[in-house]
Amino acid sequence: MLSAPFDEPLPGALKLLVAGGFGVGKTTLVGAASEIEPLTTEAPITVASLGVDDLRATTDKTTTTVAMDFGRISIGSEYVLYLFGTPGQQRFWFMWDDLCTGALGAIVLADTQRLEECFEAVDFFENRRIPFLVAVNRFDNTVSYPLKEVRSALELRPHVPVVECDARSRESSVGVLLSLVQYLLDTDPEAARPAAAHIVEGLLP
Ligand SMILES: Nc1nc2c(ncn2[C@@H]2O[C@H](COP(=O)(O)OP(=O)(O)O)[C@@H](O)[C@H]2O)c(=O)[nH]1
Ligand SMILES: [Mg+2]
Repeated sequence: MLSAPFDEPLPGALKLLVAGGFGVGKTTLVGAASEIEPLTTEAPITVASLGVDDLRATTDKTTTTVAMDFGRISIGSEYVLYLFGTPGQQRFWFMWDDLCTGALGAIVLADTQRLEECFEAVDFFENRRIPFLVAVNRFDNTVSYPLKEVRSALELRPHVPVVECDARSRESSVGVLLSLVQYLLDTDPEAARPAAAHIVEGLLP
C-alpha cells in the first residue's frame, strides 16, 4: 500500500499568468523569475511559423514558444507561485481559457514599439475580470515612451498599474510580480487572498 508522505501540509499553489504579444519577453521573464529551470516549450522558428507569426519586429529571434512557459517560485514553506507564460501566437489562443482557470492575476508584457500586440491580452483579461497590470519591457536602442502614454494608448482604467521592467533581470522580473501581488491586495483586500500578503513578504528582498 502506498502511504502518503504528507506529514506536512502541501504548500498553497498560486497561479499567475504572463501574457503579451510575440517576442515581447514572456519566456525571458518567466526564466528570470523562476527558481527552477523553467519548462518552456521553445522550438526553432520554422517554416510553419512563417506567415503565421508576425516576425517583422523580431528579426533576431530564432526560437518561439510552442504552447507555453512554466516557472515556479516558492515563498517560505507555505506558498508556491506558479507562473504560466501564455502562448503569444494567435494559433494557440484556444489554450488561454484553460490557463486562466484559477489564476489570481496576470502580467501583460508590452513592447512600446509594438503596443498594438497587447490589445488582445488586455481585452481578454478585462472581459474575464482577471486583475492584471501592464509591464513595459524596455528593449535596448528603442525610443522609450512615458508610461502615461502607454496607459492612454491602451485605454487602461486608472487603477490598472503600468510598470517598467527588464525581463532579463531576476530582480526586475520579481519586482513586477511583487507589483502585481500588491495590486491584488490593494484592489481586493478581503479575498486578497490571505496568501497574497505572505507572497509580498516572501518576495521582498
Ligand atoms: N534588450 C532586451 N532584449 C530582451 C528583453 N527581453 C527579452 N529580450 C530578447 O527578446 C527576444 C524575445 O524574447 P522572448 O522571451 O523569447 O519573447 P516571447 O516570445 O514573449 O516569449 C529574445 O531574443 C530575448 O533575449 C529585454 O528586456 N531587453
Ligand atoms: Mg516565448
